Amino acid sequence: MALKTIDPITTAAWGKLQTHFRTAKDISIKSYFVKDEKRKERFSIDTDAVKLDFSKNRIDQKAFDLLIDLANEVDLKDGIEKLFCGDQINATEKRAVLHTALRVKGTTPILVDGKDVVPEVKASLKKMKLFSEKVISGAHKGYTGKAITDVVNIGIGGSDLGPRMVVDALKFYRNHLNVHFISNIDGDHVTETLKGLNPETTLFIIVSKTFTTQETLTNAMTVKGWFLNTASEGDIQHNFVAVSTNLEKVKAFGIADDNVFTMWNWVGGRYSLWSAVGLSISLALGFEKFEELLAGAHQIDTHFRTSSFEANIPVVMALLSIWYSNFYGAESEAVVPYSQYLSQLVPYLQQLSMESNGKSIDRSGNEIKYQTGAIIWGNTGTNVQHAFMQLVHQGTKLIPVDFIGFSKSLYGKEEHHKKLMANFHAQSEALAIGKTKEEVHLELKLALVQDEISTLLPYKIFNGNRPSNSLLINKLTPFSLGSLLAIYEHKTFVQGYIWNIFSFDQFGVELGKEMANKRLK
Ligand code: G6Q
Repeated sequence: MALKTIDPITTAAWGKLQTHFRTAKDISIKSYFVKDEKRKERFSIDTDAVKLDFSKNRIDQKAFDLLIDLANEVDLKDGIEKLFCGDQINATEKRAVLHTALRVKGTTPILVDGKDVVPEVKASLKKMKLFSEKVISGAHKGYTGKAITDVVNIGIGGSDLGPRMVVDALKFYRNHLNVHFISNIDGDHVTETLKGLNPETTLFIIVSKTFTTQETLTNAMTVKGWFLNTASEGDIQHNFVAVSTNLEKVKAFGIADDNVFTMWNWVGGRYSLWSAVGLSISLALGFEKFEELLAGAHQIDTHFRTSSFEANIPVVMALLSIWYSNFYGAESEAVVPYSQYLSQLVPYLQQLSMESNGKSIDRSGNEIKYQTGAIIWGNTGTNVQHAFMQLVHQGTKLIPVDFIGFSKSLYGKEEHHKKLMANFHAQSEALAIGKTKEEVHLELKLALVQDEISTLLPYKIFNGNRPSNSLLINKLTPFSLGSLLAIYEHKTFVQGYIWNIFSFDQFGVELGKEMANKRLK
């Protein structure tokens, strides 16, 4: 069944939120903490892998309760069940949306058009496992009988960003295989990547759900040409595999059926890293670690499906985002992970969130009169503190931030980690609390003469009251990363559901492609 089509701004909760916003909008986060010693505990949610502290937001209990009412009034519960049960909620493309089935435990059937998809998922995982083991152990040889040393993932968008980010984020856990990514239709980048590679010992994975994508096919043809400089057509079977739904086109490219890993049209590209699209992850880390990634995501699936909305991390994060977008008028959200391993997280989240929720027609086909799809941006801490955080602290725009931190480092460099985490905590505190005129005055009095004080004073004030979430994770592992990513996937779903849009199509990327093709004719 389709998702319900309730216009959120017609709900009673929306009206009450508007009224409440008018009286509460300028109340400071600082004063909330003064009034309520238990605020931090009250506004925190713990799952096994991730703890969300959302106490440093511009919300009081009433705003929070009304946001929960909004979720209830649009019947979010019904939407969540339809997501998990394989209903055709991607109505514009007539598809189910079942990335959650890719990481399901057990064999309870999940039906798409009356057919259980779980056995196919398990079979595909088994194929990935066997292939990964063979490549990692050296049993699978390149065309001249040498073991594989390098893997190149050729794909773009959803067939690139997720695997690229995970392979980079989890490089602490990787084996001897070097994994490279080619996505852009930029011949210079393709040439640079191939420069250091030996065709005999390189495995190419062509990842394209449709196998029609201009960038991927052009790059794949260039790579094939380079390969055939030294090898023959018959050698392709040793050094090329594909991940696709389009078997015919894969075959025409020269890849044998046995070397094709399946995808399904009920998995959207940007939600597909959990499928064979993640083959590069399973090769880089070993299949067991890939399974741990799936298990972490599955744990959040269960949390999301079964927890009450008040204690549900993706639901609460989505509601806060709606509060800032639709009531405060915030247009963007920053994501700042305090780990260099997560330097590719933001590009991945940008696609996940902006391609899903950058829509302006609602589920009834009407033009939308309220804000949807926040602009996602960010980079890693502490680097950003020496760059864009000035604007977040003292600029004219309200930018909610998600800070992501890890209690433990991976190599145990304690001195570094203590400093890294001190900055992680300090940033959210500084944004929330700020520094008053009186505090600045006192500080300057000790250091400067009177007339310098009055000149400098206004520039040194921090108004504070700038909201942020803190996501605290014990340690970066495949499991905890899987959990973190699933949180953002479900946050995106909840936002799109409440905004009454279709989050799983992406027609907005088509026009530019069409025009580029016309120019090439
Ligand atoms: C993601 C989008 C898009 C897609 C790419 C690649 O959700 O659908 O980013 O992943 O356009 O498509 P192919 O896998 O079909 O090459």
